Order: sequence, then C-alpha cells, then structure tokens
Amino acid sequence: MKHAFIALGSNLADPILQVKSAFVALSHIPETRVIKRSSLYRTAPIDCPQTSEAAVPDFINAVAEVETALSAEALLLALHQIEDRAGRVRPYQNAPRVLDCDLLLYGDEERHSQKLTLPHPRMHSRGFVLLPLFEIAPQLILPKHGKIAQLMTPELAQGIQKLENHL
Ligand code: PH2
Ligand code: MG
Ligand code: MG
Repeated sequence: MKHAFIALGSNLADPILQVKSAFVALSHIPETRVIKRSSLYRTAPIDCPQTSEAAVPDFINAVAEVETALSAEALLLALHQIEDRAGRVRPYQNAPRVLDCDLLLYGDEERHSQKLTLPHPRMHSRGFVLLPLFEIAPQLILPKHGKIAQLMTPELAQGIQKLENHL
C-alpha cells in the first residue's frame, strides 16, 4: 500500500460542486481508500492566460490523501477518467476547467517522464496546493523539497480563502 496525495481544482460549472463530487469519485477508485480530505479553498488563478475581456474565474481547490494498492500510473489513469467523466476539455494550456485532478505525491517516489513527474513539478511553489496540503499533512516531508512547514511562506497565502461550512 502507498500513500498518495491528490490536488483537485475547478473554475467552471459550479466549482464547489465539482470538487465535492471529485472527492466522492476518488472514494470509488478501485483498491483505493480516501484517508483525509482538506477544506475547500477559493483561490485566485495563477498562470492562467486571459483570452477574452472576461476575467479568468477563481478556482476552488482542495487536496486528498489516499491509500492505494494501484501503481502510480494506474492511479493517474483513474484520475484522468474522473476528469473526463466530469466533462473536462483541454482547449489550451491552463484553460478554465470543470475539474483538474493532479497526482502530487506517490509515497516518496521521484520520477520524471513524459506522462508523470513526481513530486508534481510545481507543487512546492503553489499556495493553492500547499495550503490545503498543510492542513491535512502538516508534518509532510516532500521528496526533493523537504518539510512542507518550511515551504509555507506568507506570500503563498495571498489570494487564498479557506471556505468554512463546506465539508
Ligand atoms: N491550476 C493550474 C494553473 N493555475 N490556479 C489556481 N488558483 N488553482 C489551480 O488549480 C490552478 C491554477 C494548472 O493546473
Ligand atoms: Mg493542475
Ligand atoms: Mg492536471
């Protein structure tokens, strides 16, 4: 069994509902158990191109910890299927999306391939990942980047609001 952490994000089509439904979908992945889920966070978009007059909508982000007997590749495939079932389309990089499910960590594995990089290559610098991750795993040590507590700088929390009353 491996412990894995998964980041969820949505900024289209009722993002709160999308992320809540994604937690349920995670619980249905075979040979996988959801151990912890973070609160929901409303977060300002980071690195999202604005392609029209309309502002890029805010995201809802959250993180889950799972225990799984699946390989990292099989887990990633299951996450892609959850995105597809939510109606994800990919018109351009970092386009608004109904659901993004990113594999952040799979045990303490480090790897880099076309399909999968572990730890997720940008997780250590993104507040919308680190804040919810810190909430559920404050003692976590990231392969390559060290203690999560050390990565948490005040600037990371800018533009991020924890939603109370949403479990
Ligand atoms: N995901 C991205 C790029 N930018 N910004 C926020 N706030 N939340 C995200 O989930 C997010 C993002 C690429 O997947
Ligand atoms: Mg992503
Ligand atoms: Mg993704």
